[in-house]
Amino acid sequence: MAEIPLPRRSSSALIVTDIQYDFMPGGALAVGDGDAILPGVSRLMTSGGFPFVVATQDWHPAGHISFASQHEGVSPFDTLSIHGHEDTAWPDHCVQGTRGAELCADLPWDRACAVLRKGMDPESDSYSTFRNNWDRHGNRPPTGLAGYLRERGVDSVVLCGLARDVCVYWSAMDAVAAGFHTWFLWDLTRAVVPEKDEENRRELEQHGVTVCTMNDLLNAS
Ligand code: VGL
Ligand code: ZN
Repeated sequence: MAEIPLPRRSSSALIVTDIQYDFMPGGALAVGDGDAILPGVSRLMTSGGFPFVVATQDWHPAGHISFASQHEGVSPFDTLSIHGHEDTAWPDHCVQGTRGAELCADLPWDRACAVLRKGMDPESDSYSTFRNNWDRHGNRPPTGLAGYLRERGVDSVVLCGLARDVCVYWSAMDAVAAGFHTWFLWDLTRAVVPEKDEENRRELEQHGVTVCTMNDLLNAS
């Protein structure tokens, strides 16, 4: 197997994306097998050796623009255009203050130094933890996470969570663009549309993301 260069732990952050009840089995936007990643994510949070663990939380106001229910004649998972960009219409999910928006109690959240909430702008979505999706002015405003990490001396990020093809995917692309060495823990993610796994993986690698497994990480440390 090809040697995978691994992140220097002392300057790395583990980013745990959107581990919330609505993305778990039975949730409003359940990601197939989403709960299968919990033991591994928990292990990395507690004993992965990361000086920084950042959690993200999808946190939409009721009536959010990404909800199919807000668009006449649009069903969940249909494609639609939002501010001129093709996007997916989602079932209502992760509405602020609801049980579905809570972080799953199974994980050791006391290990997180920050919880970054995203998707709060009623008029635009935020898949990536680094930047919002396009707004009505054609901008993708940063969330501030890149600066937060840089000020703490972080140069590498390791990503896991949900969903592999949406929020983790966009976070990885933006992490590379922001200049971070970026690792994508494939086995600690699950996809909304697994049929696109190979295509997405290729795109990530083409953009400079290192795709690896939890064991690649643990075996090397
Ligand atoms: C997500 C769809 C809509 C995610 C969030 O966390 O991947 N996917 N909102
Ligand atoms: Zn969302």
